[in-house]
Amino acid sequence: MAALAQESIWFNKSQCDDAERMYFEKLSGAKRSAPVEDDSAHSAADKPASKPDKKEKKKAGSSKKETKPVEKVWSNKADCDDAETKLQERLAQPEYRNPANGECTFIMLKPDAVHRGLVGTIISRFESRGFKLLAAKFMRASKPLLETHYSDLAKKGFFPELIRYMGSGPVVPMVWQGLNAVKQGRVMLGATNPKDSAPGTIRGDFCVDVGRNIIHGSDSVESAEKEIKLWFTQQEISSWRSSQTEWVYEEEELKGSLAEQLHKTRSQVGGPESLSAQIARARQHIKNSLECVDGLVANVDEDEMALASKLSALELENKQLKKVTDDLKSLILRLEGRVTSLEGGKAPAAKPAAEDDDDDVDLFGSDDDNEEVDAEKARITAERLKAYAEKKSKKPALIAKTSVLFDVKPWDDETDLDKMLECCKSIQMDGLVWGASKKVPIGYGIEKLQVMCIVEDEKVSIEELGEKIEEFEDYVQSVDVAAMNKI
Ligand code: D4T
Repeated sequence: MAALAQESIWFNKSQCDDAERMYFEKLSGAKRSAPVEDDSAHSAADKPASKPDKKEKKKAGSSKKETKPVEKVWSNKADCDDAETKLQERLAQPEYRNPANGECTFIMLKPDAVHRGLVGTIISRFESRGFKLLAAKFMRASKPLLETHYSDLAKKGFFPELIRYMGSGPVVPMVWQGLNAVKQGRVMLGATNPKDSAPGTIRGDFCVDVGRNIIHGSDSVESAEKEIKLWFTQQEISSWRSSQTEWVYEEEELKGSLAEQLHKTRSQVGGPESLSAQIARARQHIKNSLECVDGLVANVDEDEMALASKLSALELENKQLKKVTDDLKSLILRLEGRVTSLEGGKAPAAKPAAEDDDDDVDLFGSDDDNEEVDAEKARITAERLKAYAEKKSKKPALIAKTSVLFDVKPWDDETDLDKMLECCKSIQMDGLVWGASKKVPIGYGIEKLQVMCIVEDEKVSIEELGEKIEEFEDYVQSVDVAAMNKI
């Protein structure tokens, strides 16, 4: 009997070794040793002691068979141990794990499950399925805790009875971990109403009434996270590695793990598509900004040229006026001298001979004809002087002014720029004249407003004007002076 048992173990072990060899090769990269003729590497301990190996018997009886290579499972135990060590080392590397295997769900056995002695049976179902228990406790849930847990059902008619029933006895909240634990957990539970639950599900097998449906399970990964945090502290949750892991999961995939990391990285940068979309948007933004700057430069150039020509015209006018004034001044001086000499019969003492431009003209002649001519000349000059003074008094005094170009930025693309312009122009001040305006795109479909105005330096402060515009907070996000020219 013992011999028979041993024989059956031997054949099973051979199959098992074969499977194990393939499995270890796949995971650890361990290489099978080259086929050898000598089969003695099989440990004696691996062979049945009471029954000789049939193959060996045949081998001993036939020299032909001796040359046939015998494929070995492991050349020796050291190789096997080595492969096992390599496998464990690789499994210990965190990136070798499949993150999907780490999903957690919140499962709670309701008071009816406890009363009906189903706690062990239900836990056993999760264990048998291959899920790993990270946390569990046996407790009486408080009303506030239950109300928080079922807060999304607060408006349901059955809510008060649900809270009463859930608090009527002990519950067993738990955290289970494994591949798709949330979804699989719900599948194992069955439909909320046991009459719709399929046989084989926990509800389908152990209950009949929706108000006594014995078990709760998170309905999404997000709910699971929330519920785990509500029912457990971090310290109450144990992290451990089950010795069954390799037997529950085909392998803890390196590829899957890398793909997951790549996916995470992509989602962090917004994915490859949104990354290129971001680049395109950035390019468009830069293009818009450059166009805007070009526009400003063109504006500034035009303004500057107009200003320069205006300045040179003013300069010329100023020179001409100065000449006229100088001429008049010297004429007045001469006339003054003449009047004085006529009144007192003396030539003006202050006038140096060298300064007299009319030395060779006999202004003081006693001739009557000359006197008449002089009087006529004086009258004409006085008339001209009067006319010039009148003309000059009509000319406005030169006032220092500045032309300002404001950049008025809105909050977003929905801001009404026309209204914003209306607000700006509603600011009326002595010495302020509003000018042209235009909308300039600044990117992402947003436009800013550029508005010109001319201010008298003495009367209007540009800074204060900017602040006044910024007071229209409903429309204006910020105001900048884009260009400023003295007129
Ligand atoms: P729980 O949350 O307990 O796992 O149940 P479900 O997620 O499957 O379903 P649910 O939230 O809609 O219901 C919560 C809880 O209320 C009980 N209930 C439900 C009830 O007593 N009467 C009802 O009509 C419904 C729909 C059962 C479960």
